[in-house]
Amino acid sequence: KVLVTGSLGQIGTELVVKMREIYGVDNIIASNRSVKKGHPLVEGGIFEALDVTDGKQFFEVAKKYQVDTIIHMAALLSATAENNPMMAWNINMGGLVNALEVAREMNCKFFTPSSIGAFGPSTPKDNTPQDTIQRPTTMYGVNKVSGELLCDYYYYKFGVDTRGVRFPGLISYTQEPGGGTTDYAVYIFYEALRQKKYTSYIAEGTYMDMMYMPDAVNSIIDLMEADPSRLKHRNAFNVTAMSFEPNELAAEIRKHIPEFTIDYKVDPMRQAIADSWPNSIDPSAAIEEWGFKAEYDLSKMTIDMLAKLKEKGI
Ligand code: VAH
Repeated sequence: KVLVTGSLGQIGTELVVKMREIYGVDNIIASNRSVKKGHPLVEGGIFEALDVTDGKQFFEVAKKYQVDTIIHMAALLSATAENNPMMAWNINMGGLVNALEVAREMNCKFFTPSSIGAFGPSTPKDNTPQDTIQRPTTMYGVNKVSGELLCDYYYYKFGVDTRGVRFPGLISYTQEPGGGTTDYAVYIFYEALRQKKYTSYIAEGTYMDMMYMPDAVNSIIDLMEADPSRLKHRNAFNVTAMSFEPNELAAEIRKHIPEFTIDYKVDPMRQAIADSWPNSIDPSAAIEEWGFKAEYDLSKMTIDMLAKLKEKGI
């Protein structure tokens, strides 16, 4: 039985659907701080209200279903965290400590994501290695590096089977992201269909790693099913599918919407966050240790995103 936190978030929404398909609806306990009555995910299976900063409630939900795996997705993303650093510390770290303590007490397998945000300005920017300096300059990055170290600690100290990936920017059409820096790469598709133009808050020439959500969801499942004896790393594996800058994404969209145009109104705070992150990271450890692979490149993702958003009536 798997407990997923943050189930109504950008990743959680698609992860719960996929895991219910694979492992059976009754084996997945979806949870979220807020429960949206009538939401397909809430109506489609087991769903619990859970504020991950409430350790007692966290333990009660895990105990109620005797879960053996915790997929901890509840967190604030980089831009929100930078605007509310102490709230971000409380949710991102307070929630993680509670999740790890429940996993320790109930001997659960454990996943939580890190991010390319766990790297900083002094990290090598191109083809960033799996093992390298991590001195992030954002609260989100501090949360992610601390989270990686804490998850490794629970593995070495308490034997909790913790595993994680450093996600790049994730692009999806089901649940819009909230409060990220890479989210321009999601909004651009909505605006391309609605207005045939997009004003990017990230400057042209700003390269960041990205991945399509189906690949991200599969990477979580593949890592959690991997043979633990092959894992030399735990928290957290570099994973990426592509790296692009806004103009390159615009050019790919223009192959399908020829009149699409992009212009720029840079947001200094989110630009500063993006500038502190790598241009591209090296996923070779994930490939070697658990067979990570991404099916979608920029061209394939663009085709699918536009088709799926049109189906949604965007
Ligand atoms: C963000 N989408 O922008 C998230 C993610 C690597 C980016 O962490 O904050």
